[in-house]
Amino acid sequence: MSGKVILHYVNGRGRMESIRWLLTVAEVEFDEMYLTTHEQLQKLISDGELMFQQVPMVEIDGMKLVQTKAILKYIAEKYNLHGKDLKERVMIDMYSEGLMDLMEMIMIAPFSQDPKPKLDNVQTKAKQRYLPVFEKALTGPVHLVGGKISCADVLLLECTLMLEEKFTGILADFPNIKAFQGRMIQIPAINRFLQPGSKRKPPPDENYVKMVMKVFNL
Ligand code: GSH
Repeated sequence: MSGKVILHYVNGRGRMESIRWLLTVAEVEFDEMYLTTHEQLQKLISDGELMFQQVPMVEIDGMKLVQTKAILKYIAEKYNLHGKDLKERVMIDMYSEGLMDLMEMIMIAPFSQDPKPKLDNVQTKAKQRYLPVFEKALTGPVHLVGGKISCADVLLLECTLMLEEKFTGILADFPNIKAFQGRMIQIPAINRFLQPGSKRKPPPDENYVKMVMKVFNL
């Protein structure tokens, strides 16, 4: 790898958090450049660093990558977390896209004027639409696809931890997912990431919401 991986985003979860998770599981060291003002974002844009004038942006292997899903796929491919063939990859991508849809609903809720109905909807959809898929997939297998850890497993762990933060006990009816979580958090890199002081970001609070509004001029 040429040079250190550098993440450009705000100091919070948002769309970058899944990238932090995947790099962590791949055991790739990374540094972070936090945007704290709108001017810093403008500077990246005027310097031509952001293809679509948006972050996340990740400096890796001499490239400046944007688009969260493309970045995740690059890391997953590079570190052997994206299946062994086309059929495994499409399964990993389907699971991953579903999880990202669900996490995006959680991610945007704090920016709503009235988050409560949004979160109620997330909880219902999580229980009725998303979690049953993963509960079924994990009936027997230890991992979602191909008998080994993939990007989809990492996103599932991230997503279920996010859900539990918001909705205590939400996994009570999903024993296979709960057991999966228990196994995943034993992985040393994940275990370290879950300890205080790691690069994992805390759940968004009022200050985070204000900072995001300022940086992105919302
Ligand atoms: N499809 C892009 C991705 O998944 O990376 C969306 C990126 C995106 O919406 N980024 C936000 C942003 O840069 C911050 S989370 N907003 C500024 C803008 O769109 O002008």
